[in-house]
Amino acid sequence: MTNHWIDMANADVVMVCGSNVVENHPIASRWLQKARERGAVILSVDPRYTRTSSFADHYCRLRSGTDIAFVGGMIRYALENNRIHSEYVTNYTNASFIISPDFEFHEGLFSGYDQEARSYDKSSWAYECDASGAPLRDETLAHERCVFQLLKKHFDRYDLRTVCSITGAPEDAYEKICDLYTSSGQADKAGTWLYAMGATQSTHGAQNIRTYAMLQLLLGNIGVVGGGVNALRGESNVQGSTDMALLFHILPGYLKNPNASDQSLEQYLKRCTPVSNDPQSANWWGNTPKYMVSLLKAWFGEHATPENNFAFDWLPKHSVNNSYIPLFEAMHKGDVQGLILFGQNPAVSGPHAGREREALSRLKWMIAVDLFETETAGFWKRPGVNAKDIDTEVFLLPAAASVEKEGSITNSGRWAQWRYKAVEPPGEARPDLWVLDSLCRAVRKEYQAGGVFPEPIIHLHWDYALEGDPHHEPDPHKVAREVNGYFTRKTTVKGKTFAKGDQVPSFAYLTDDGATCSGNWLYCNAYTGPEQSDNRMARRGKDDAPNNIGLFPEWSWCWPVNRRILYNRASVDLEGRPWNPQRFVIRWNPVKSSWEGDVPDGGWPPGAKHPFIMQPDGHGQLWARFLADGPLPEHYEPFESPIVNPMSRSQNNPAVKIWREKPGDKSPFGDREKFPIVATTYRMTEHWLGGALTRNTPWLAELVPNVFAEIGTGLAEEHGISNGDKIIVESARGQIEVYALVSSRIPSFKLEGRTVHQAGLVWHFGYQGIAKGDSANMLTPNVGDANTMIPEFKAFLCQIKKAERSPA
Ligand SMILES: Nc1nc2c(c(=O)[nH]1)N[C@H]1C(S)=C(S)[C@@H](COP(=O)(O)OP(=O)(O)OC[C@H]3O[C@@H](n4cnc5c(=O)[nH]c(N)nc54)[C@H](O)[C@@H]3O)O[C@H]1N2
Ligand SMILES: Nc1nc2c(c(=O)[nH]1)N[C@H]1C(S)=C(S)[C@@H](COP(=O)(O)OP(=O)(O)OC[C@H]3O[C@@H](n4cnc5c(=O)[nH]c(N)nc54)[C@H](O)[C@@H]3O)O[C@H]1N2
Ligand SMILES: [Mo]
Repeated sequence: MTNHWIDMANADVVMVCGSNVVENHPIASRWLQKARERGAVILSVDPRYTRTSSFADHYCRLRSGTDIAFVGGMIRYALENNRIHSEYVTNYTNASFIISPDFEFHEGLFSGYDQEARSYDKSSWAYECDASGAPLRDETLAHERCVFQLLKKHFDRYDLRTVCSITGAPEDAYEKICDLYTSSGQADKAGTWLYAMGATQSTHGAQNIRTYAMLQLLLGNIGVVGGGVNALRGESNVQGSTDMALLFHILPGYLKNPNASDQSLEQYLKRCTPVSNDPQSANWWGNTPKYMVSLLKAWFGEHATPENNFAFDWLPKHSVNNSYIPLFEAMHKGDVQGLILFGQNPAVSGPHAGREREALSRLKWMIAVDLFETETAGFWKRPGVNAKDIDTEVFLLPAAASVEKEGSITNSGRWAQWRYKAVEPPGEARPDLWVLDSLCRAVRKEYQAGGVFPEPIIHLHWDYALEGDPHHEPDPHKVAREVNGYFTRKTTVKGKTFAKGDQVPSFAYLTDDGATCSGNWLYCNAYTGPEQSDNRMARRGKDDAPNNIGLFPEWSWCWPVNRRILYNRASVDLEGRPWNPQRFVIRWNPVKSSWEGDVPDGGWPPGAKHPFIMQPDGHGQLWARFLADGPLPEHYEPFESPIVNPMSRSQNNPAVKIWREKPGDKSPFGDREKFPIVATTYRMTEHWLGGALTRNTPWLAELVPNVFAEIGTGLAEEHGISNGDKIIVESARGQIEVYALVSSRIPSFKLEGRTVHQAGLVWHFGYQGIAKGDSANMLTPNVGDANTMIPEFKAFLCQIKKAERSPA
């Protein structure tokens, strides 16, 4: 989230598009109720009429996978009806930047496309620069090659008729949504955009979010109270795990992963440290050397020295895509020997789960660290296989649950909150930290006896044991202190002298000479002293000072440096006056020559620096030069789609990687003749993801004991299906048997002159636990987004029929 949960209450217009917040984040939804009490309008855009839709003031349906068309049309509406916040757009976004004359766009393809490689050469998407390398700008926004004009031309194609014919949205409901949402473009009004998996789980997921962000920039809704682009994240600590680099392509704090071209630290830093010659650009990533060297010091301690490039050579240099889908494809091919899973249940939660279950069978060994024996831990005894045919050696290590251990979790609003152990874990269950610590120490012992390339393991700075504990129990406070970072020797930074071992007060004091360590620069400021009382994540102050807008700056701690609303320098004009003086995030006090309110995005006086400090050019990116699939979002159909793309001859996202492209391979996709129904998968309050936690809880298992598919009354009638009948749902990848929930909440669409039906599937079920049922992921495709590789769980094709035998 650019903003945070409580801030949703400050919005004038709330758009829930790509999420079902009332169902999946029910407690947080209280802030939407507060917004309504203040007079806010709440909008719900979803292929299904959900709990959020019934809570909202206005609902509009769209076909799954068509957000770019839907929101692209809203962008056109905002421009046509002059709803944009012009001063903000001109000063704070890259609207005025001029693009290379080589840029072109035809038939859904941007210039630089290589058909064979299914990827783009992005050089023609660059800014046009003067002789000194500074981008050329036209602040009148009139130049035909400025971002504003290119964007206008691009979205002019998304007129009402076209948008509604693609999305299936009724024209009147759509226009109402456009009118209400763009009313937040007035300087003192704010609109918040809430999204989650409805938007991301698509082959154009990153561009879906970009379309939302672009509209928010045009309306001046980023950085302000009650605004923002807000991902309602899922697992309680998914924000924290991303920050700590659970993803394959980043290091902690979103530092770039070294790749094979980085032969030295110097080369890596040259490639990854952006430069700007604009004195108004803060160019925050210019600090990369300080953050990277401090990270290496945290990992390798005294063994990271200037002489050995701070042990840079010990980091893996990765050049292949190791995201989820390729990893399972590699496993399926037999290229992976072993797998350790900490709290993950891919046999239920992975795309094309039948194939993933097969992939697990090709491992030599697998370790599952979990609270339960999940479908994954028990994959070798799943229905339809003979355990004797599977050679994988499987270990199940019992894990302590969240309330059985101490540590921090970071919520969607970036608030890191410390939690305490409430009860002892049962039996031999242990915290994940204990498992990791034991594993690392055991592996290190092996390497001490010899091995290939032992340095990265034996020289790890690994010292987390509780002082004086004979069982070597790891101490989460020690980990948290190292994540914050400390001084490795006596040193003076910015005129302040620190002793060896002092905690670094904030990332402004990190250095690139080895005098500081920090496991994650973004968390530097979270744990600022030696005592547990210096753990700022454990703070519980209830004061809403200084501006009573729900920032609660003394409750827990939030990255970066306790700044509650990101890009908040965009909430004021060039003189530091808030767009909304009644509810300001920050404002400049000319008498004191200082900022008031939230921690500003840099303390410079107003107008001194551009507000989007993480971008080398300092501006909000209406034009994105570095995404895999284009500088502007364009509508493409999902990989399995019921219609021919009316926008262009590019049916699907041209930059998406397709697995099994070898000639002769069976296509993993189904066609609309055989599979005419649009399927989508979703969650419900009563169950949790792969279901291990909830299907093993008797009360919840009783509330929703069986898997079901929601189908519309028209579709049910066509197939002679009644509510509660068992039906077979089939896709190109498999079939499952589920109960039919016949309802008018799931609409059909008129597309290409025909009726296209939808089926909504809950995906929480599997073959283990108290409540059992078929997994919806037996049907989903393993194709992912061009930038992130997140699977297209939300839009694929299926067929249904009544099951032969009816349930008892
Ligand atoms: N009780 C409960 N709460 C949960 C979870 C749970 O399993 N159970 N899971 C947690 C996790 S990990 C996550 S990530 C979050 C996810 O939270 P959400 O994203 O809210 O979850 P979903 O229900 O998967 O999808 C949201 C909505 O997107 C709609 N949708 C489908 N396709 C499209 C589309 O193309 N465009 C748009 N605009 N909408 C579409 C679906 O109909 C659905 O109503 O929830 C978290 N909260
Ligand atoms: N079709 C379809 N598939 C989807 C999605 C969708 O919308 N549609 N959503 C996707 C999303 S957003 C997500 S987040 C994934 C989730 O997919 P998974 O991560 O596979 O789902 P969970 O069921 O949360 O699995 C977590 C496991 O962790 C265990 N666990 C709980 N607490 C702890 C702990 O403290 N330590 C350890 N070691 N284990 C613990 C639980 O018992 C559970 O078995 O699924 C994805 N799959
Ligand atoms: Mo999630």
